[in-house]
Amino acid sequence: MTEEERYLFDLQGYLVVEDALEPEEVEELNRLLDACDLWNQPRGHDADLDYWANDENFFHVSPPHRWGRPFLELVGNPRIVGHLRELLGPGFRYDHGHALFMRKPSTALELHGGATPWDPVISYGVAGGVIHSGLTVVAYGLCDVGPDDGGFVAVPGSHKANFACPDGFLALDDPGPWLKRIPHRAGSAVIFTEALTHGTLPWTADHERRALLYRYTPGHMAFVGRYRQDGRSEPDWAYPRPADAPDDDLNQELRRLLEPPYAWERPDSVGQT
Ligand SMILES: O=C(O)CCC(=O)C(=O)O
Repeated sequence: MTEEERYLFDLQGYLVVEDALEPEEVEELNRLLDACDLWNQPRGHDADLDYWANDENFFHVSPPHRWGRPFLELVGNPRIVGHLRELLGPGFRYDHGHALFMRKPSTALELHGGATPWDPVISYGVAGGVIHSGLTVVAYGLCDVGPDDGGFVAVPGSHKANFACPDGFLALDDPGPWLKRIPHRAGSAVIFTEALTHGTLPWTADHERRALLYRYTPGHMAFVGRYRQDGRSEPDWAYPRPADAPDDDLNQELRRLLEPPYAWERPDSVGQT
């Protein structure tokens, strides 16, 4: 990260990285998503996609690593991994991801996240000049987002808030000046710590909103429940593992990013062969 990016991420809790994807990459990812026809796939227990719908015009669906090689390789996007290394530490790992789709008129997704109350997974701190971000999101915009289109919104600086976000703000019924809309061009990545209070405004543009949200943790930490043993474990396909990346030299870095969480003698995820 540049000095300017580090300053802005620490100050705001998010950063916009323009051109994180080339226009051809945006085009290809959109073409593959069109082919998946995700608005019309079966939903329910037997389906091999996991849907979460806010309303009929706004849903999340996972897991993107199964939708073709470009989605898998995006986990190790060379334009982004340097940022993640600095924010999460050298052993950072990919935890899970999903695609987000919205059409107008949609509802809002209420504000969530925030530094207070303290949550060790959804956390942000700086010690000795080193950033320690917990669960951190890279949200790739696959369409342009204008200033009045709706979509992602955040309370800048709330990743260091000492008081909980007031209940009256959460529902986004009356979006006040404390909220920051983040217009960006297709191909931009909005990197944010989940400790930032954030949510989604209703989508109002004529075109569909599409974003890919890839979530990372420090190497010792998992957010999703794939390691649980209480009978609620996710199906095998739900979360990626090193074996999902072809076992050749080119993919050693990707395989390290797909490692499960552990700490002892964990190798650096990027920057080595
Ligand atoms: O990009 C957005 O609209 C925010 C989505 C979000 O907060 C989430 O998926 O938890």
